[in-house]
Amino acid sequence: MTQDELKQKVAQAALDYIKPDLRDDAIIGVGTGSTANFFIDALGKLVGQFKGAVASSDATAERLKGHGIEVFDLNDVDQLSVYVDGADEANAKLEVVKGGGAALTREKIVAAVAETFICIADASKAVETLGSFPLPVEVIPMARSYVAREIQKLGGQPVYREGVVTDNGNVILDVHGLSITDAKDLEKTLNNIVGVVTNGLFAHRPADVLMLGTEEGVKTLT
Ligand code: ABF
Repeated sequence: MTQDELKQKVAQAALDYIKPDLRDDAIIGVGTGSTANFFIDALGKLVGQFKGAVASSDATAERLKGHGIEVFDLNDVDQLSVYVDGADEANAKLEVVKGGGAALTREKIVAAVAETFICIADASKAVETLGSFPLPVEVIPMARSYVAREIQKLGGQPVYREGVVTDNGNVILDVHGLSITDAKDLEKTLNNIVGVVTNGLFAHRPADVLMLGTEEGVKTLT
């Protein structure tokens, strides 16, 4: 199976997982990236069976609307029962690294609100130790050099993602060279650097369900 076929399978599995909970008033949190896009395309076939979605990025909002799915502002939504999104890396504790698509801040906000975060990925994203994928950090533009220096003190090598501006008007530093053994601690430490908006570690609020597309079928971890 190609990587895209694995992503499509896992996206369909996530939809099957949440289908029993879809109701007329259900609003679903939807993530960003190629795996999330497969989920959106599958969700598009169920228009009319749920109320709408909250999007974690402008690109996702556009894709949802293209399927006729109503997109709600998170501030107008009291409750999100489920959020479905991809990841760049995931470990056995269901801690994940996100932000390769530069949407990490809105993704973290939607994850914080959702009762259940279902993370979907092809099996190549499963790792023993997080950190091989450079950790994205969203930064206020004027703080970029300062934050980079502070991250170097922590042992990481930050690389400015040139030409990328987030949906929030900020920039991204991708931190190389980390072997993340205590994800919760690093998530907090990075958040405490002045000028950091968000970092891509989802450890304090990990996934609740991790669905991995493998050659042998979809593996679900909780
Ligand atoms: C989002 O999309 C991100 O948090 C993550 O960076 C990326 C994963 O992309 P893909 O599904 O294309 O591998 O979920």
